Amino acid sequence: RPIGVFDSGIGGLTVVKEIMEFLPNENIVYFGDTARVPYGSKSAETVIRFAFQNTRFLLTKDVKAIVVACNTASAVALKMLQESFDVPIIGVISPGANAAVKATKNKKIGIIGTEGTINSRAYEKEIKRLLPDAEIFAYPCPLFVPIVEEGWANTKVSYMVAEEYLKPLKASLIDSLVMGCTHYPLLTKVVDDVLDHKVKLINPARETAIELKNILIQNGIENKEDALGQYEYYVSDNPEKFKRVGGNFLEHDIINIK
Ligand code: DGN
Repeated sequence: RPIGVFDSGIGGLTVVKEIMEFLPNENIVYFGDTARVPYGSKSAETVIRFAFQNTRFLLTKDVKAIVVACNTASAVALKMLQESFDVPIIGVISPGANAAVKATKNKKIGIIGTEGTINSRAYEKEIKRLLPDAEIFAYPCPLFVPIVEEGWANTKVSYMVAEEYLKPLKASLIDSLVMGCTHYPLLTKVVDDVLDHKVKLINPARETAIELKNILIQNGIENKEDALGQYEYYVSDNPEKFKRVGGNFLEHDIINIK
């Protein structure tokens, strides 16, 4: 049985990429809600409704576990999903928060994400639960998503925008930063350069893939066969754009889009 992964659109492919690396023999069914993206600027109620629909869709594909790859959806909907369905469901927030807590020495932790993610304070709450005296510096960076989707991740534009957004973080003396949005791993070099290579950057996508591996093993549902994983992609709109832009996220061509 496959693993189900959903996201508001294309960005969740950064999570798929890490799952492919850490769990190369697992099959994946991906759903990208490209008709209704972005989630980052929508209300919590709306994102919760979409998250339930996406989960029900993946369950029709007989998935054995679900990864909510979208930071915004994880932030507002994960608990309700976990309470409502029987399969293991994991999100990206708790693995990302965990890694930040492990990485920090001075307990000053930065978080960047969409407005939805930052306003929900989900990362902040999880970090403070693990490390109550952590000092949190959280900022939304909404323009990062369209910049990455435009294919401008490593251009002057992204450096200019990052300089503006990260100004307060530079002054804060954080030693670790959660890249709390699916698209931000593509901006790793830009953010690292702008922060003068002084801050440890946490990629929740990577941490989530590691957590998924643990969950599959704990539940005894990992694929023990030695075959290469099969991948299937479903989108709610514009498969051509998904194929074109998604290739940058996955770093190889996407086939089998439905
Ligand atoms: N996938 C969203 C996230 O990780 O928060 C970013 C895209 C969006 O919906 N704005």
